Amino acid sequence: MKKKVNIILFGFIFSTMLIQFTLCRSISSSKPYPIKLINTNPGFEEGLDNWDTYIAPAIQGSAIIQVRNKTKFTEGNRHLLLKLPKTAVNNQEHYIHVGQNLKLNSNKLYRYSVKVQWINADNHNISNAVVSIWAKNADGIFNGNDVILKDNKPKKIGFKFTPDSNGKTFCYIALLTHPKKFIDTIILVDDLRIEETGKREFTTDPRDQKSNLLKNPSFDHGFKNWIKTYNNPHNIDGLNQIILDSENNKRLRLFFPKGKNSTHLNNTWTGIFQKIKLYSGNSYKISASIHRQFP
Ligand SMILES: [Ca+2]
Ligand SMILES: [Ca+2]
Repeated sequence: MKKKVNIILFGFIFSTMLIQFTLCRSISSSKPYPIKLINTNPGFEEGLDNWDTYIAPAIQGSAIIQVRNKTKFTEGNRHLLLKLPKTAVNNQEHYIHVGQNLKLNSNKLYRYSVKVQWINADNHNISNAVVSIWAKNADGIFNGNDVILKDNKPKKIGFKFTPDSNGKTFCYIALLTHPKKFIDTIILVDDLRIEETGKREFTTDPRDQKSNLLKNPSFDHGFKNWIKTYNNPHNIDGLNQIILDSENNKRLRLFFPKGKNSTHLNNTWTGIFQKIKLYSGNSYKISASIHRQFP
């Protein structure tokens, strides 16, 4: 009888201690950071006020950036409709975007979030739409993603980031063409928010500052440690990567043949890469000796 009481008492004390410990942790560490909305007119309730829009000249007549009234998709009363027409065949030239230039701080953590819906999913024989969401610093450093929408359900997409430098960051949404088949892409957009959510997360890279993080950087061991990559949607002949071995120096040779026309060379590439662990917030330098040869 005595033993039984002892066991019950032990269990009671243990539980009590555990609860107190959890409470202490939560009080000391979870003071919530005051989340701050940075951009204005995030839900397009004021039309395109404060938003910068761009439609490439070549698709001026057929691309659409337009604020529309309430549907089931809408947060509030209005949303945005973006249409990239099938005449857009080159992502570097034929694009549209909507964004805001924001003054951000490189010691803070931000969240980019937006609600999107691909609405012509059933009209075409393609499997997805590609939505580009990015935060671009004045020095050309990007944070963000190309997000692939596979169905017509509304979705929240986004990412967390810290800008590379203080000052202007262009936060925008854009649509991309498909490499194989050129079709209209129409999406709805609402509630595009850039929010400050905390202080920058920063770990100093512990490795020696001058060490080369690439393995086999001079190709002395051929392709060892390198992964080959290529994209050849138009089946262009002769695209390749080889190791040349002459004058006691192994070198990589990438060959990119001429195509029938410039559209065929869009989205075509050959190359090699290595996966390397990098620490966010640290600076890295990449350099290579490159010699372009013409046949
Ligand atoms: Ca809205
Ligand atoms: Ca070499």
